[in-house]
Amino acid sequence: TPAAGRIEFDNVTFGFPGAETPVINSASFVAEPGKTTAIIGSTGAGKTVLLNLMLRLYDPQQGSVTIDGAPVDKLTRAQLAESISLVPQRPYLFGGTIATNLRFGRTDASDDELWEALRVAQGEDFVREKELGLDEPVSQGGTNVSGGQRQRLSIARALVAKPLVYLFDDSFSALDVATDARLRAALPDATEGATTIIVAQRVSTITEADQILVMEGGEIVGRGTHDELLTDNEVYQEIVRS
Ligand code: DCP
Ligand code: MG
Repeated sequence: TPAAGRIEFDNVTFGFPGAETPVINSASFVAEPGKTTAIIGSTGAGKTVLLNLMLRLYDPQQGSVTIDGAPVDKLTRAQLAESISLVPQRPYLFGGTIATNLRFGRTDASDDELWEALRVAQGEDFVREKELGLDEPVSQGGTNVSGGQRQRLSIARALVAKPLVYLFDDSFSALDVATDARLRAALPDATEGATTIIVAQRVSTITEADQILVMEGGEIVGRGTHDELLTDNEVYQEIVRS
């Protein structure tokens, strides 16, 4: 079968060297192509570490992470980067221009593709306002760009790369609710067919997800749709109330 971007965690346990308790404890789930998997849970629950395990920033002590059946530890980080685009919790911009930053994952992208990605990422307006548009200089670390703009450029960069798998680590919580809603309305078309994994803080960001994983203390303590979890998961109910 052709590469599709199906991610499977099978009984994955990971702890940082020297730490007594694991940060991820016996995690099993499947994230399917064409579907959105959301991850929610309190700070320190292990959401970022879970995403980083897919990119092999760390390797688990137990269990396996596979993409389309292939163990990720048989792939190099460069190979993984071709299949998976991560929008990190703290996005990073390189010294260059807006265009060079957006083309980081795919250097042959046309200007039209960059504008389309910016439109979806809700970054089109602020780039159009720049005197040089796509050629506007960006300083190393993106210090001449606001935090929200950096976030949107980082989302647009992932869209330009057209990966099999998108990982959004808390990419929408810094956006105001209306912008978050517009972005999520545009996202399904832009990411069609891909595996989308969204770490979120706001429940409103993920109510439409095909599958929601609830994390607490490194464990997946609930899974289901929004309606299912509202009915039967106390941790999720608590998150909704807070
Ligand atoms: N941790 C660690 N060393 C690191 C990164 C994390 O010891 N280099 C610990 C801190 C937490 C746990 O791992 O106890 C999980 O960290 P995560 O970053 O995965 O937590 P979240 O992403 O869920 O939290 P947040 O919502 O604050 O981003
Ligand atoms: Mg995190």
